Amino acid sequence: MARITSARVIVTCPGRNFVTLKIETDEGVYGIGDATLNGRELAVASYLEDHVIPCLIGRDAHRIEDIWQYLYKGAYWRRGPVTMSAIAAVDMALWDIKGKLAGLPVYQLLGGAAREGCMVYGHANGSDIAETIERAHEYLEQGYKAVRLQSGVPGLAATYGVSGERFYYEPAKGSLPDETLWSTSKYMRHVPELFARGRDALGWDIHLLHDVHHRLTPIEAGRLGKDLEPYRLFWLEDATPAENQAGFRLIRQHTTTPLAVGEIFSSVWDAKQLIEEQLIDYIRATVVHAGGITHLRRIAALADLYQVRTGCHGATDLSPVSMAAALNFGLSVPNFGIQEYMRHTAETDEVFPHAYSLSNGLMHPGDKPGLGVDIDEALAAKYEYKRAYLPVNRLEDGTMWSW
Ligand code: CS2
Ligand code: MG
Repeated sequence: MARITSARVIVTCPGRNFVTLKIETDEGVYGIGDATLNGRELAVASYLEDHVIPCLIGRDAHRIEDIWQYLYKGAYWRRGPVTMSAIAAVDMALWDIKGKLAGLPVYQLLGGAAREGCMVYGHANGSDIAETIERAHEYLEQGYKAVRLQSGVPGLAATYGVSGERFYYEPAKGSLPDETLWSTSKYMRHVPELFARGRDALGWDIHLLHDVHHRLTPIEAGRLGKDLEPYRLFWLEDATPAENQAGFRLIRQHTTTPLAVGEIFSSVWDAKQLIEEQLIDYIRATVVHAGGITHLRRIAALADLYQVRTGCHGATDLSPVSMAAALNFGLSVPNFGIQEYMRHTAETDEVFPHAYSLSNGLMHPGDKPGLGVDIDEALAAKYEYKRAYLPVNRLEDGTMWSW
């Protein structure tokens, strides 16, 4: 028995906000979990502090599944990003504790390594195609095997995924949401040229990915997928909003470009039809927003039945705690596809010392017991929370659209 004696939420902002749960036990061992929900961080912090932590004290930290079911079924109000991010943080922390007490890295508890390392993709972005391709070359030089291309769209002042910084991308800024304008027609004309020139410049030995970021209708997504077929993308991500899972049938009818979706999913129910009808090729659900390692394993197991592979979200707003948990999961899961790695800034990495490493385009969680990550609370305390919102997006006529 490893009795939970206390738990606390640590909110820190080393360049961007992160929410971390720390659970302590009477074995003198603690575990940590990521609870960061970009733009809604304090909602999860409160859910944990006001509603979850009181129910954890005195429980056996070893009983990961029972605690997961208790927090999921016991809330009555099931699912959703706030609830499932809070449950995820508890879950990650409990796996961390179990690994530390067993003296093993968590991937060993999940069945051991199923591969040498997790292939990751980086984010090449630029104000135009030439700059994007220049950034992509830098990833190739660092040994990446996969890179996402996102570039500015002629005629649009801003668009998703273009940060202006070389390796970092942080969309959550300002104390109120920035407003951006969108034009599907300008975008649809531009993207095929991005990949035609991308393939010319980068060749065929690198996987190329693209994130549409929920902005097309299904038929538009089918058109874009078809236009991109000559460039053999590894995946086209979030081609259309996925609340209507059946909408992906229309995309599938028009294109063989592989589809990825799910970074905003919070449970297997969000993906069940997409997976069972093989409407997607990669599931992007993540350890922090989809209920932790325990639930992500269930999603991956369902996906495996239908030859759908994992492609977990890994943007900078998922803390190094999530990255460590995702790599332990990714190293052991049979149907691993790829792991997003947007890398964190040096100040973030200092707050969250970790064992994971990148070499030649593959990442490994390291072999420290537990998740292989920690939080420097004294340093974390120096970075005050600063409210920040993700942007909102409108069509050029002012209609609200997906960002
Ligand atoms: C993006 C994210 O990484 C991705 O695929 O969709 O950058 C996303 O915009 C952010 O994580 C939102 O917080
Ligand atoms: Mg995305």
